[in-house]
Amino acid sequence: MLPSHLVDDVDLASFERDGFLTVANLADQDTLNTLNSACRRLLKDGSGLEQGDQFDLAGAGDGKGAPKLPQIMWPSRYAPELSELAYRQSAQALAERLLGGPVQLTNEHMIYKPPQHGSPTPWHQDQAYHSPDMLYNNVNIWLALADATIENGCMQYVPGSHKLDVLPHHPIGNNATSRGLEVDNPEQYAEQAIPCPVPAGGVAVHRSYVLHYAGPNRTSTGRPAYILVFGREPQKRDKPLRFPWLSGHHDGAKARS
Ligand SMILES: O=C(O)CCC(=O)C(=O)O
Repeated sequence: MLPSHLVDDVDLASFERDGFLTVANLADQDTLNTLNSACRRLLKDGSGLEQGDQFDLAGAGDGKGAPKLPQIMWPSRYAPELSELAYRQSAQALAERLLGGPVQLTNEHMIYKPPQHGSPTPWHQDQAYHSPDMLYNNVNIWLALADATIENGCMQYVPGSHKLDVLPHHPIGNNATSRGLEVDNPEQYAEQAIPCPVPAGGVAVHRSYVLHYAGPNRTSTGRPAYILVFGREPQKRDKPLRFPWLSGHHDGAKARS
């Protein structure tokens, strides 16, 4: 059950208007300890590298050099203790409150911005990774495993951008081997950005059509995050879109299924 004081009607209205929201204290210290130690272990052990579940989201996909934006898809495959966390129910309850009905978990991942050289996560919409045939009603619950600040790369959003449809994207750096996507002409969005710092244990939540970005990590400590995505049943579009950036894009859909 989600304590009702965490998201009141004013929050719901601002989520509808802006497409994002921050909520403090969704995870307690024990949960953060479990998630942080799993994140450190999976990165150190290279868990999921062989299976393609761990990769450098910002890198060229050639596996050379220290990763600048390591991502682990479905980390609970490699750290089963994550599936037992009561936090999952809190995050699901929050998603149900925000989307107004039952939701399914559709994705789980961890993203780590290493100290000093953690890359920016370029401007994008999560729906650019998904099927152009469907309309989605998804919400990302991005949990700060350490204080997330402007300096270490907290989430930033363009308010109201969830009302746009999916904009043209390209692989990061226009490199077809990159697993990450960037919206075309991103400069125009930076000036509208609202940075959303959150203390450890708090979440930044966004609708998956919202344009978002996270800056580089210029600090001396890492910026770990744990992301759960929940959705209601997607609907078939009357008129499918075309996502040319997914054809030939290295496993694009898998990068953020
Ligand atoms: O953690 C990050 O740097 C980016 C996360 C993100 O893009 C997302 O959760 O959709």
